[in-house]
Amino acid sequence: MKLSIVLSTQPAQFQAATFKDNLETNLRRITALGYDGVELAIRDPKLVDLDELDRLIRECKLSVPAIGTGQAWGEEGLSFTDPDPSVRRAAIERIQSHIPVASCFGAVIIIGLIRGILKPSVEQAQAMDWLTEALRECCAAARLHGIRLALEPINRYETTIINNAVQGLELIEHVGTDNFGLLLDTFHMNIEEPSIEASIRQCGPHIFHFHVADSNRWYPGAGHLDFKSILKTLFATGYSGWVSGEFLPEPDPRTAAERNITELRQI
Ligand code: LER
Ligand code: MN
Repeated sequence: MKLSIVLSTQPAQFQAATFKDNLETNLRRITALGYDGVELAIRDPKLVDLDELDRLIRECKLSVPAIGTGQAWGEEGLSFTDPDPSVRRAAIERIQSHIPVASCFGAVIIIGLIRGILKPSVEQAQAMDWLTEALRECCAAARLHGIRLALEPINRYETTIINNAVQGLELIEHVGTDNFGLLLDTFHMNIEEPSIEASIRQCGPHIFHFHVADSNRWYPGAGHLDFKSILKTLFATGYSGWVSGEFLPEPDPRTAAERNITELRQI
């Protein structure tokens, strides 16, 4: 099992990035804890010196399985479904600007909250059309570099657009390109899916990336999810990707990251 953990390359409001900022120190910590990779949450690739980042990642002998992009929404309000066309355009361009970073590391680009939240003046059907068009455009650009995009179903308390696996699979049908798939997150699944295992089986080969956090969004083992059963089901689908820790830095980042790896390695 290839294990990674989320690190935000800059300070961020998002609470479940276990590590934030202090790039070099945190990358060294992640390696020392025994992780094989780091999932980088990058608000804007312009803020990152890619050569320096690549050098550090190599020095730390880490892989980068995925790039998180949600802070462009969280900190700047960029969204694929905003009624303002200039905001939608900026969101599409922002995702496309992640392609060189993703290419450097062979990473999946995550589509999280940059899909947006339905604004009062926008009909759901209109939002889905904008979302589909934006994803087709981004996937076409990513395909030229062999890069895949993974949309994450996110629970109803965080967004009104794509909350569960069935909606994610419908969107895959509409977008209609094989470099578009899903990122499943056990925290969101615990809220939205009737059965986490059944939904994993249903998504099968469309699962491009996987986030783990327990029912309380602490590290696996701190809540009531059955990770033995969940991971057994995930790998039984033929999944050969990463299991990426995205949980609250509680009781502190180091302890959370350590307990996650201990729990998952024993499985
Ligand atoms: C991001 O991966 C995530 O899980 C969301 O909760 C972001 O708000
Ligand atoms: Mn997640």
